[in-house]
Amino acid sequence: MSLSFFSLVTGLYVLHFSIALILVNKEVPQTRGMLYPRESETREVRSLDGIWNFVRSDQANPTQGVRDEWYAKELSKSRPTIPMPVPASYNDITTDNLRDHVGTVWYDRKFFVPRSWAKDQRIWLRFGSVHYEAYVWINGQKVVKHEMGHLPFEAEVTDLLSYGAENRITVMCDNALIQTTVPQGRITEVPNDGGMTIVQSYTFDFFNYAGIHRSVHLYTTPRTFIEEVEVTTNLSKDATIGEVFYSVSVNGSAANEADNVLHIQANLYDKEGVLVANATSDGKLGGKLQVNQVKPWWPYLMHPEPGYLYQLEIKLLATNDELLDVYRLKVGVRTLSWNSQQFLINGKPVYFRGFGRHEDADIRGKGLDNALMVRDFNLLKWIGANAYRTSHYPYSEESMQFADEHGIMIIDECPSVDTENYSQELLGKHKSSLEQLIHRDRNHPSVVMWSIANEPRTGSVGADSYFELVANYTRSLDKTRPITAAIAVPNTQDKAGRSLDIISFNRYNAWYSNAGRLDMVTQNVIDEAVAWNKRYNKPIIMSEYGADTLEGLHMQPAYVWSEEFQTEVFSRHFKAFDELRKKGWFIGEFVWNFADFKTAQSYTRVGGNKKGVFTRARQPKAAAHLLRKRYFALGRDLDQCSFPEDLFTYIADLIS
Ligand code: BDP
Repeated sequence: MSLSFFSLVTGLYVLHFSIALILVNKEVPQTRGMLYPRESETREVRSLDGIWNFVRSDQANPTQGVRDEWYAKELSKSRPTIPMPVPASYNDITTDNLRDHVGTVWYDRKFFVPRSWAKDQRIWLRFGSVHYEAYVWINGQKVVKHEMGHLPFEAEVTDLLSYGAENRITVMCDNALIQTTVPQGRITEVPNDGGMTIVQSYTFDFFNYAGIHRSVHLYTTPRTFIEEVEVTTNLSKDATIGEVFYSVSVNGSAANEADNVLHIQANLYDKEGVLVANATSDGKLGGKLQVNQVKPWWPYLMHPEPGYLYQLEIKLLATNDELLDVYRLKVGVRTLSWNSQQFLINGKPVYFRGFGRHEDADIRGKGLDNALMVRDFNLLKWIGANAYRTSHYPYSEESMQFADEHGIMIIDECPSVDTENYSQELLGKHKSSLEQLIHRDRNHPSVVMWSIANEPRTGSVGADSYFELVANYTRSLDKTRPITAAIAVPNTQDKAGRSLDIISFNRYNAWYSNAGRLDMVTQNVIDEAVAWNKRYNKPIIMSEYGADTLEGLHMQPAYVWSEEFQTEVFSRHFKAFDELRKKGWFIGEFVWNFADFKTAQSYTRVGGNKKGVFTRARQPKAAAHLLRKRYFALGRDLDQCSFPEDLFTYIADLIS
């Protein structure tokens, strides 16, 4: 085994305290491929989801499985295994304290590869995400190592598989967070009743769920195949003609043969399956499709037909027009633009009304759950939201596709949260997290902004150049979307805002400051937003506000933690937002949080963070009904949407 394959676990979890004053802009590795696995006439996809076997390492001995080569045979030959669902976080599945395990755990399962797959093609193994670091073997042979949760990774396994036979996949997952992981944490050794123990701590306010969080797939491609597709779109001034620019990269031997000039046949179909544009590329494998009478992609409630998607069919052809590969993806045609006052979609100013969220649920933790995802989108639409921020890490690819379909705008956040102790190593990983995120999500019309951090310590030494480098790097990867960060330091101390396009700020008036004082919300919100705008002359969003609320707790007059209090806190913010909207540069309001979610144990959290407008079981608290009225009222005021019939409950016939 090469040393680099085991960089983190071979030693102790080293504590880094470096505060670098000079940060250098070094290259970071670039992601290749990883198109979402889709079947086509040239590709097959097989899921490896299901019940896997699971072993936790001894906390004091996280590298034992590597030294003893547990991957060389079935895990059950080395240790007793327990069943573990994939995808899911492992933490809340058992009845013992697996929840708080720190360090490595192991998974394995067997699977069959059909004999038919042995023919002239390539096989890929793809993980939607494993948190935090993953090491993967097939039949005892190392395949891939990946650091960073919430992001996909893949590797070719063609030569490692047995065809027409049983195979074994083994995964080691390490949840340890240190000062140079993204996000950061600390590992300490502390005394307990049994001697000494390892403790994981972190400053961010959500539980560090771990495991194989999203689906595991095997998929096939032809030998020469479509590896990358990048799409950008444009609209004519009157929004009647759309342009879809596509650029394709090919991987495979035929791509390198001078006499075999590959080309692309690109076909664009509307929702009814009617071909609306087609084009044949030159040898550069890129081109443009023009769509007359285009139906642009609009956000929910901004247009009667939101989330309109075309299907782009990419066919890779050899010189003799032999079909080599086919890949299809959905495309929304829209433009984004921004200036010092506004953010516009298809030339129309946008006012964001939405949420900060979490991927979080009882039992499955951060594991992909289609039922939960569909319920959440139903609630988003019920409440009239048009946007959310993927606080505080990338969400599932399936949810991004869903947002495209439903016209929900996404502020797409990388996993950097509470960023501090700026170092060269951290900078490299932070940039890599954005590179992986942009590579994954760049073709989604729903993604309208990149968030490069949540509540970074932007007042501290080094923050200035660190965030300049991160923002410039992000811009170098995608110039079509603006960059923000959700900032919580006072604007007078902040050193990152100058590198952003849009300023987002988080503040908890009447909660963390002046707890209980409903008379100290409205003016403070107005003053702070004005100060941010004055300092940077950029559009401003309030990206978090809210109050912990225990469902069923009622107190009149309003008292902290009661449903009445959350309702009042929201209402005082609404007043501020309406004042701010008149100023022209205030472009959005995001409640914290969509739903209650689990956190690390602390005396400030009763079963987790309760700032949800919905409970963890996705039922509305009283404030949800108020918020719904506001979001629809904004929709009608700004974009002439109609009200749902049940928005107001009948009280009395006041006219007669
Ligand atoms: C903000 C954080 C968010 C927390 C929230 C809170 O951005 O992650 O959950 O505070 O304390 O500072 O509820």
